[in-house]
Amino acid sequence: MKTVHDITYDLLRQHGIKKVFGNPGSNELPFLNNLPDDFEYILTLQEAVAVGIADGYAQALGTPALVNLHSAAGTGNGMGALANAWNAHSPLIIMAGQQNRAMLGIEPLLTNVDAAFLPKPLVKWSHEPASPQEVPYTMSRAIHTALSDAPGPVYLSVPYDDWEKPLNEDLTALTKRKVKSARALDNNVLAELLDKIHQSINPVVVLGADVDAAQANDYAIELVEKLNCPIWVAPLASRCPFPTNHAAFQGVLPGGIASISRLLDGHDLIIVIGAPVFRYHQFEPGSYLPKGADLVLITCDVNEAARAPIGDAWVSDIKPTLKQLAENVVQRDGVMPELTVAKSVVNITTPLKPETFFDILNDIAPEDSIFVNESTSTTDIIWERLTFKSQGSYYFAAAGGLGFGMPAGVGIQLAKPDRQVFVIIGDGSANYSIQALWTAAKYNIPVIFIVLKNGTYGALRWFADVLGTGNVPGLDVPDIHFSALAEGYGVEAFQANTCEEIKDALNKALTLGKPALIEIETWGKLQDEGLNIHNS
Ligand code: TZD
Ligand code: CA
Repeated sequence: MKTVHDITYDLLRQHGIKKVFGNPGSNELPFLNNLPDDFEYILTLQEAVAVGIADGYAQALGTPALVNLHSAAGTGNGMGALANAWNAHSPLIIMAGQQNRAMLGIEPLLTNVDAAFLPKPLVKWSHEPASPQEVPYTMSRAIHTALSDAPGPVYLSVPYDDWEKPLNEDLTALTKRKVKSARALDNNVLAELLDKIHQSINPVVVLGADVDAAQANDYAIELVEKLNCPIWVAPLASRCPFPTNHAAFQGVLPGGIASISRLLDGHDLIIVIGAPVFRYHQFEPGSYLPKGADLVLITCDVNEAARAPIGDAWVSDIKPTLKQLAENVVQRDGVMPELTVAKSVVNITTPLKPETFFDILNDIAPEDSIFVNESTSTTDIIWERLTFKSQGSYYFAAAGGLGFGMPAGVGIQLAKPDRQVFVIIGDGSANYSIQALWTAAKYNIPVIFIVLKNGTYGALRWFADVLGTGNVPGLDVPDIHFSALAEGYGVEAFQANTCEEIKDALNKALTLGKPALIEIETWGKLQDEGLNIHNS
C-alpha cells in the first residue's frame, strides 16, 4: 500500500519538481528518508541560502521550487530571503517539518508553535494539514496556489509522523490536476485601454520585473516599437524586462516620487506594465505624476493594482495581455527617440572606479551571460555599463533584503547551465549568505562571484547624506579577506586590482568549469571623502 510519502513524491514528480533545497533537522528526516532516485537533495548550510537558491531557480525557470526547512528556527533563518521571494512573485513551496502529532499539544523541543501563522504576511497561503490523509491535498493546493494568479511563495508545516502513514485512496486524479492562469483582457476592457493609448499624444512605457518573469520581453519590444515611444525600467526593478541596447531604452527610474515625476514630465500617458506603481525607496515628497499626465497599470497582482496611489489598473496575466496590446495598438508615426544617455568617461584610478571594472566585465562576459546584482552603491553604474540583451539577464533582491545575490546566483546557474552567471556583490552584502559558496563548490555549480571591496556600506553612506544623518556608527566593513573565505568553502579565488589582473582573473574563471570568486578593491564613497579603505 502506498504511503503519504509515496503519493507526495508522485505529486511532486507530476509537477516536474525533482529538487529539494534544504537544511535538515530531526522533524524532516522521515520526509527525506528513501528520497526517490530521480530526486536530488541540494544541501545548503543555512536556511537563507536554501530559500535564496530556490528563489533564483524558480525565477529563472518560472516553475515552482521546493524548500525543506527545519521547524520554526529554520523558517526564521529563511524569512529575510522569503521577503525577497514574496516581492519577486517567486513560486516557492516552503515546507517545514513539524514535531510528532502525538506530542504537539505539550510543545516538545522543535515544535513549530502556531506554524501556519509564522511566515505570514510573506506567503500567499499557509497551512498545517489536520491529518496525514490531507498532506497530498495540501501539497497539491500549495503548488497550484504558488503558480497561478500572481505567483508567490506558500508554506506548509507537516508533522513528521505523517510520512509513513498508509493511504488507501487512489489519488491519481489529484496528482494529474492542472490549474491554468492565462488571463487576457476581454474585448470591452481592451477597447477602453486602447482608446486611452490611442488618444495619447506623447506616451511613455514603464516596464517592470514581471514582464521578464512572464517571458514577455519580445511582446514588450513589439509594443514599444509600435508606439514609437521611450521606455523606462520601473524603479528598483528586480529583473530586466527590455534590452538595454535598444534605442528606446532610457534607463531605470529612480525610487523617489518627485524624481519620477520630473523624469516623466512632458508625457501625457504613462503605461506601466508588470510593476507596482511604484516601488519607491527614499522619501521625496511631491506630485506622483507630472502635470497633465495620466497613468494606466497592467499587473498580474491585485494588491499592486489596489494599492497604487494613482491611475487606473487592469489585472491580468502579463504575457497574453502584452501580446494583445502589441497586436492591437495602432502604429504611431514618428521616429524612435535617439538613445540620449552617454556613458561618462572615467579615469584609471587606484583603487579602480567600479565603472572601469564593469566596462571590462561587459567586454569579456559571454554574449548571453546572466548578472545578479547585489552591489548596492553601484546599481546605477551597472545599468549604465552592462548590456542586458535577452530575457532573464539580470536579477536583484526584490525586497532589497541583502543575502539574495550569492544563493540566487547558484540557483539561477543550476537552472540555466548553458549561460554563465556572474554575481556582482559588495563587501558588505557578501556576508549575509556566504555559505552559498560551499553549495556551489560541492555541487560544482560554476558561478563566478565578484566581490567589490570598498570597505564600507556605500549605499548607506549615500543614504546618510540623503537623510542628513552624517554621524552614524557601524557603516564600515574594512579588512575582510574574501579569497580566504572562498578557499575555506572550497571555491577557487583570485585577487585582482588592476585592469590586467581583472581581465586575467575573469578569463581564467571562465575556463575553470567550476565556481570561482574574484575579489577586487574598488573606489567608493570612502575615497570620495578622502578616507582609506583599511582601518577607517
Ligand atoms: N540588512 C539586510 C538583510 N538588508 C539590507 N538591505 C540592509 C541590511 C541594509 N543595507 C542596504 O540596504 S545597502 C547596505 C546595507 C547594509 C550596504 C551594502 O554594502 P555593500 O555595497 O558593501 O554590499 P556598497 O556598494 O558598498 O553599498
Ligand atoms: Ca561596500
